[in-house]
Formats: sequence, structure tokens, C-alpha cells
Amino acid sequence: MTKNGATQSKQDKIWEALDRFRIEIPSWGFANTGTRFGKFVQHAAATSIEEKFADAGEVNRLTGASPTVALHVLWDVPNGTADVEKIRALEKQHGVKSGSINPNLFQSQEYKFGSIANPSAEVRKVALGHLLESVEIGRALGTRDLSIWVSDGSNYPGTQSISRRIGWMEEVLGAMHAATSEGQRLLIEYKPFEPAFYHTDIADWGMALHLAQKVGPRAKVLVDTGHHYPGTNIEQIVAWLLYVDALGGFHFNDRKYADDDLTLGSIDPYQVFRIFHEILSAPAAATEGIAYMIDQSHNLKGKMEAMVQSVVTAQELFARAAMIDREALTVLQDECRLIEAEELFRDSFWTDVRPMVRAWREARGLPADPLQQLRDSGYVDRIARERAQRNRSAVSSYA
Ligand code: LRH
Ligand code: MN
Ligand code: MN
Repeated sequence: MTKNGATQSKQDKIWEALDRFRIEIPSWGFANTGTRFGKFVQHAAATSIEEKFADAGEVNRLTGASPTVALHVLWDVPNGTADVEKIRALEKQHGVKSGSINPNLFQSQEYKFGSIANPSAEVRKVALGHLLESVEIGRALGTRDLSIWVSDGSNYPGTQSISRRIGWMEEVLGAMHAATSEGQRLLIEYKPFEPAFYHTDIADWGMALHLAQKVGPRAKVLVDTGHHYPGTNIEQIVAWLLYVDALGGFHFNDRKYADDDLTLGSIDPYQVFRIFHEILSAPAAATEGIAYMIDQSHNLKGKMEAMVQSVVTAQELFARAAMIDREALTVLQDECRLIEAEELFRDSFWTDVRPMVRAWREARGLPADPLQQLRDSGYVDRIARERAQRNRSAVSSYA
């Protein structure tokens, strides 16, 4: 019901939801990636921060729903705050802002035995230095979130003290939290395994939640949908994190087996719908700050196409979840009318919202079909030509 007592139409609910839904896109989703077995290079892939911003700007122009781009410090901001001016200019040029800042605690040789959970105080200090620099970068760029993924762990039982490492992480993350300003947040991401194969220091939401609660009020938990064992009830985790006011945001992607980084909703769109339903069922105050982000690796799909497809899929699933008549559902739940409750829930999921989303796009002056518009615009062909040419001349100038 609306304030004046009238029941909101499905279309109103969808348009209202789409007006406020924004999803951040990752700079690394535009770059050449692969697996540990090899990389398949795409001519259209971005190889510089300039190209990543250009691509992100184009995705936002097409969808109107992705105005920020997540940056990975080592890959995008290698010179620290010295890069900030250049990034500010790119933001202006391409009409997208920097989003979450992702420190990199997993690539340096020093981190062979861990970063913030490394037994060496010297290495932990290096990791803290990088985290503090990331806080500075975030402050200088005026961004809110620092997304921290800790790849630390061990490969063989008995080789590390699991419990002492908890204390070390508390210390480092506490020092990082102390350096943040009012408008900044620490989002702590968890992952059950990979690259560590026996124990991972922050393996699940319980561990991430403990650290977030321990280090301070600006720390929250980040849920990467690919970072769960098969069959995990992710929406239940989401409901609990919302309940304890600790849900900071999401890295959306899909998976069939492990951290596959497939595009959002490509394997199990019902799961994304169920997650959105939990969010939309929670009190508005608990959900306002949630950062929706995409974290994918488009190894085989075209980078631009995959990103547009993912943003559009997220919008469609959010719209479907927004349509659920939650008041009616609550009555059915309380009266334990199971089939009716499930059918009401499923009815929204099975509704084809695409015509309504299309109408919303047209009303907002956006392309009615972003993917088709991307094809028609010739953007991908153009960047593929330009970037292939540039890569060829770069190769011949080294020869
Ligand atoms: C780790 C992860 C983390 C990283 C990103 C590149 O698997 O999900 O969020 O920052 O991938
Ligand atoms: Mn992630
Ligand atoms: Mn991941």
C-alpha cells in the first residue's frame, strides 16, 4: 500500500525499484583475463585505466545504472595518490565515478605465506602500509568503500596456527579502521578456499562478521556470491547479516562449481531473486548503504557485452523481486499457507518484466535494448580495431 492507501501497481513498484537500483562495475571485468591455464586475448579488451574508464562510461550510458567503477589498487592505481588527479580527469571525461577501492593483498612475492595473517610482523607491516595507502586513495577520490579480500591461508594441516593468525588480522584491520574517516567503510570479503587449499583465514561470513564487529563500526561484511560451497543458502546469510546490521555489499557473479566468476544470473537467476527478496523485505534503514557490485571475469564472452548483459540481468531480477506483494506474503507465511505463499513468490519470479523494464528505459531516455544498442553503435568493433592497431605498434616498437 502507498501512503494514501492505494495499492501500488506492479509497474509503479518496478519503476520505483529501477529508479534507485545502481550496480557498480569492476575495472577488471574489461581487461584480458583467463584461468591459471592461460589467457585468451581479446582485441577489444582494455589494457589501461583510460580504456577501462572509457568502457565503463559506455556501459553506464547504455544502462543508466552503473555510475561507478570499482578499482583494484595494484592494477589501476599503481602509483597511489599520485594517480588520483589522472583518475579524476577520467571520471569527468567518461561520466563515471570511482567506486570501491580494492587493496591487493595477494600478488606480491612477500605474501607467499600470507599478508595480514602472515607470522612475520615485517610482512604484516607491509600489508598494513598498502591498506593505509588504499584508505588515502579512497579519501582523495572521495569514495566510500574499501573492499578487502584476504587470500591468506595454508595448504597443509599443522603448518600454521589458525588461531594466532586471527589475532594478527584483528590487529592489522583494527589499525586500518582507525585510519578511516567518517564517510569511509571497510567491507570484509570471505571465501572458503583458493588460493589456499587447507585453511583460509577468512573463510566464511561468521569469520568476516567477527572481524567486522571487532575492528569497528565502519566495518561490514561483503558477500561475493561465488564464494560459497555448492548448496549454501546465501539468502539466509544475507537475512542474518541484515538482521545484525552488518551487510555492507555484494560482489555478484554466478558459479556452477566454485569461484567461477561467470556472469550474474547465468546459472541460477532464482538465487539472485531470492537474495533481492531478503533485502527488499528488510527495514529500509538496514539496506540503504548496501553496495551492489559486479565481480566477474569474462574469459570467453566479449567484455562489453558481458557487462551490459549483467547489469541488465541485475535490473530485471531486482525488478522481479520488487514486484512481490510482501504484505500478502506475510499473511500467508503467518498462516502457514505454504503452497499459496510459494506460488505468490514464484509468480513474481516467473513474470516476464522485460516489457516493463523496456518502458522504464524509454521513459528515462535510455536505450530500450542496451545490448542491441551496443551492437548497433559499433563501439566494440571500433575499440577492437583501435586497440589491435595500438597493440601491434606496441609490439613492433619493441621488436
Ligand atoms: C577473489 C575476488 C576478490 C578480488 C577479485 C578480483 O576471488 O572475488 O574480490 O578482489 O576476486
Ligand atoms: Mn569478489
Ligand atoms: Mn572471487
